[in-house]
Amino acid sequence: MVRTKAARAILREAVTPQSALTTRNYATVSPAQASGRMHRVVLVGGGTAGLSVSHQLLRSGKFAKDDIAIIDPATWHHYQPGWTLAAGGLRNKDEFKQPLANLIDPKLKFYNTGVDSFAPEDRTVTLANGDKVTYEQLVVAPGIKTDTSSIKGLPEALADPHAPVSCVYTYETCDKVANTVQAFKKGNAIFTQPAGVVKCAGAPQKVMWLSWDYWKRNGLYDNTASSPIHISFATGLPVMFGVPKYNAILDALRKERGIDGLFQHDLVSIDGNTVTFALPDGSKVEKKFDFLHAVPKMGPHPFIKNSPLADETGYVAVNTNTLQHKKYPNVWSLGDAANIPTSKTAAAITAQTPTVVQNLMLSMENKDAPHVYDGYTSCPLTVGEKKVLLAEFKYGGEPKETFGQMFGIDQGTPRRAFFHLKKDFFPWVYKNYMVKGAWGGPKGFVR
Ligand code: UQ1
Repeated sequence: MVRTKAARAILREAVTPQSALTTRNYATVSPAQASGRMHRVVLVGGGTAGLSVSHQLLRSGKFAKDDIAIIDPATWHHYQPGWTLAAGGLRNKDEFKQPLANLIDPKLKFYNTGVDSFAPEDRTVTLANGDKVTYEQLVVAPGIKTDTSSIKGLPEALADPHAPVSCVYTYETCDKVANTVQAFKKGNAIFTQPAGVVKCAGAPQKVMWLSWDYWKRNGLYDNTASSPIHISFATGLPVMFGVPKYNAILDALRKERGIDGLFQHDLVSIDGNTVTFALPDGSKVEKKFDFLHAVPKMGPHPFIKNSPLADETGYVAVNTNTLQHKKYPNVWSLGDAANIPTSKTAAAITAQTPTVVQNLMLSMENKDAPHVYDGYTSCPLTVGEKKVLLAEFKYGGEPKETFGQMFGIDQGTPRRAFFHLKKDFFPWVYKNYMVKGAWGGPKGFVR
C-alpha cells in the first residue's frame, strides 16, 4: 500500500499516545511541517548515546527514511575512552576520531547544527539557525561540557607547549599528557580530580597509574621517597573511588606505591608552578609542582541547563529507572546530560540504550511495560603493569561484575586480560558495532 508522508503522519498521530499532549490542527500547517522538519523521533546529540539509540531504533525496522533525526553541531566524533590510552602513550589519539557525518546512517536525517532552545509543550526544538524541528518523541543526549576555564590559569598553561601541564579530557591536550610524562625526570608530580561531577570518574587516576608505570619502567620512581620523582593524587573527593569495594583496593595500591593522597583538595588555580586548592573548611592551600595533570570542572551545556527540561541541578530531569522525563512523557534522556546518579561512561550507555529504545517504542505504541535501567556502569581502571581493574557497578555503588557472574572471578583483582579488553577490544567493538547500534555491552552483540 502506498501512503503519502502526510497520510503516514496523520495515521501516526492517531495511534500515538503523545497526540493527547498537544492537539495539532492539520488545517494550519506549521513551518516545520511545511519544510519537512517533522520527525517521529528527534535526538539531540550524535555522541555515543545518540548514535547507539538512533541506530538501534532503526534496526527495529519500524522506522522509514527521515522518521528519525539527529541534531549535533560537531564535525568529528571522538571515542573518548581512547583518550586515556593516548595519554598513556599506548595509542595515537587520531585512531579514535571519525567524521560524525560518516557514522550516521543515510536513513537518518542529520541536522549538523546546534540547539538554541526547547519548547516541549509544542514538541519543538529550535536550531541555532532559527529553524524549528518538531517531534513525537525527543531523546536528549548532548553530553556535558568540560570547562577548562573553571580553573584559573589552566587554559593558558595547557596552550603553552613549555608548561608541564596537561589534561586527558580534551582531544587537543590528551597527547600532551604522554609528552610531558616522557619529558619529566625529577620533582613533584601532582594529579588532580575536582569535587563534583566529571565524566569517567576513574580517568584522573588512570592517567596517574599510567604515568607511574612509565616513570617506574624508566628508573625514575621506585615507590619510595628516595625516588627522583614524587607523586601526589590531589582529589576534591574524600576517597580514591566512589565504590567502597574498588576504593579499598585502589587506596591500598596508592599506599603500596608511595603516592601521597591529598583528599578533599579541590583545584582552583594555577600560577606558574604553584597550584591552589580549596579545602572543605573554606581555607586554601598552595603546593609547588614540576609536573601537573589537571582536571577541570564539568557540567551541563547552557542550552540544557537553561531549558524547561532541566531540574535545579541543570541536568535533564528523568526517572532514574525508565529514563523518561519527569514532566514530559515523550522526552527521554541518557548519557552524561541525564540526571541519573551513576558514573558517566560509554559502558553505562550500553545499558541505558535498550531502556530508552524499548520504552520509547512502547510509549509510541501506547503500551506500558517499562524496561528498567539499574544504574549499570563500568570503569576499566588502567593501574599500570599492563593490568586493568574492571570495576562494574550499579546504583548504590553495588558491584555488578560481568565476568564474576560468568566465570566466578573477582574483578577487584587487576588483570592482563582486562587490559587487552580496554586497549584493543573495546575500541574495536565501539567503532565497528556500538556506533551502529549493534553492541549491547555486557549482553554482547545485538541481533
Ligand atoms: C563496553 O561495552 C564498552 O563499550 C565498548 C566499554 O568501552 C568504553 C567498556 O569500558 C565496558 C566495560 C563495556 C562493557 C562490556 C563488557 C563485556 C564488560
